[in-house]
Amino acid sequence: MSGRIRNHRMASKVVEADEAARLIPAGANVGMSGFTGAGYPKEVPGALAKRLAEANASGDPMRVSLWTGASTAPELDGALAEADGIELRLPYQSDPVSREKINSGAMDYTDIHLSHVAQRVWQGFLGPLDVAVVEISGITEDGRLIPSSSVGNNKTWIDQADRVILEVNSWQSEQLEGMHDIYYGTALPPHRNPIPLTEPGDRIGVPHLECPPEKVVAVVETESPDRNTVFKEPDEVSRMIAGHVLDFLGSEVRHGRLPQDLLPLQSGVGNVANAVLAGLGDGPFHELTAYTEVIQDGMLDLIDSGTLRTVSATAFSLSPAAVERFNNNAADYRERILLRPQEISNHPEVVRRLGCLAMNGIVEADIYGNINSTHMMGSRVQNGIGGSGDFARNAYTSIFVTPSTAKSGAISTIVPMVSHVDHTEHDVDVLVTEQGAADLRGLAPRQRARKIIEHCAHPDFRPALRDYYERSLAGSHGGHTPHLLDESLSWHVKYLREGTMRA
Ligand code: 0RQ
Repeated sequence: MSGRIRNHRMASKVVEADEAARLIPAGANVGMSGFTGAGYPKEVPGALAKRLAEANASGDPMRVSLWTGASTAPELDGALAEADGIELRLPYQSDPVSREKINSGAMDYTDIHLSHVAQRVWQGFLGPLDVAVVEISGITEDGRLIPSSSVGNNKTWIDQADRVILEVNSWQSEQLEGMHDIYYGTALPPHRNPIPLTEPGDRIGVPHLECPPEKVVAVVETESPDRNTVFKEPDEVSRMIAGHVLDFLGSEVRHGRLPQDLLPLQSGVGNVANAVLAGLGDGPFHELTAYTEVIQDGMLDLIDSGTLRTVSATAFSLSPAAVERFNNNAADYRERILLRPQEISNHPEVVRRLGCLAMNGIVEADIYGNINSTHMMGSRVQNGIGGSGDFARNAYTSIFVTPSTAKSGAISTIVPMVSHVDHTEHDVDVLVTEQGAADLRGLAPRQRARKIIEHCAHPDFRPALRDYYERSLAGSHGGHTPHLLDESLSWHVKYLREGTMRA
């Protein structure tokens, strides 16, 4: 019996990944662990992908629907998508092969707010969950499950699935035990109670996942590492964006709208969000807290430097170098880091109560402050909305960050009208590019437009945006949010035809 499986009954269920994968029936809804490249099963998905590929090649097609916490890794999303084995995928994903399949129409994708996934399953809207495949870092003597580097939807998968397959990963640090806080107090209306969490570091649950042993149909052992993408080193543009965010936060403190140690930070995924965190490390703030969903490299740096005192999240999203640093010192980090189920890490009630400062990256914004976080040129999905909506709508202040141009300057990320809407103008407080910050709080649409164009748009695109806006004032059907509808998406059309939005 491996040292990680301390329970005899569970140890007797150890099988090879191929055997476990055979327990997943064709057409099943499968809930797998995994959130931003952390804590996903490493062995069963590959074995399942092989089985699906063989079935598909033999003319007897087989597919499953894949539900996760958020994005996983090439061994999971990539392998199953490559085998044409996914019927429907939910929620957030960022895998290049899946992205191609989704955008070619070969795979369906349901992009759900991350805090909503668990309750959608409890409500039964998504159909039955047939099988859960969940990575854990160990099993205690009495059969409780020690979670690994992400919690995500694992509690819900284990509760709701008919059958559970566990992957025990001995690569994960043993010192993860005690870092998790699994809250079992959630219920459906009309039986809901307040979530008793008033500080990011509050522990309101238990450190282990609970699973009736009779549900566990297989246990697979692995020692494969989490595989995360390496972030780009913050470039000049990202550093300028970070500088504007820091100036904004500093000004809020000076005006008495934020305390000296700010309010709990939430930071999204991506290179720009990571760079903003790096910028915070150089700033004047100390003893900060974070109530967020992912702990990326930048956040670990802030913990190391003492800038961050407590971080609550649902997963790690660390580069290999940062993972090594974490695994070597996991016991020390346990004092400052808590991992929770994503329905709690992203819960609107808690985000609103704590007053999070939400910072998320975007694809584009329009002159009125509507945000597109997900779709390139209105129709090609990039990743997904993830938790950005959970936080933005309920935050104390929602901040969205982006470089003012993309694709070597051919694209303006500030456009007359967004080609897809994820966050409406009502949920967007501050927009920041390397050009500056537009504080939109309390402004009417026409005031917002002037501010966004002058503070955020790239100087090369400002004259054309001003021109569009001025002509809209004169020619729009209504004057509240002026638009020229036959022109509002012409910037995107031009890019698709000519490869540039430039005149
Ligand atoms: O593509 O590398 O091929 O050139 O989009 O852009 O600038 O590297 O930005 O890594 O910060 O990601 C919105 C995708 C930004 C991310 C997004 C192209 C650009 C590049 C990436 P190339 P950058 P980042 C909590 C929060 C939604 C989910 C979320 C995201 C690529 O932040 O997925 O917020 N957010 N979750 O060239 C065409 C434009 C473009 C564009 C950028 N306007 N048009 N292409 N690109 N702008 C975390 C979770 O929920 C898990």
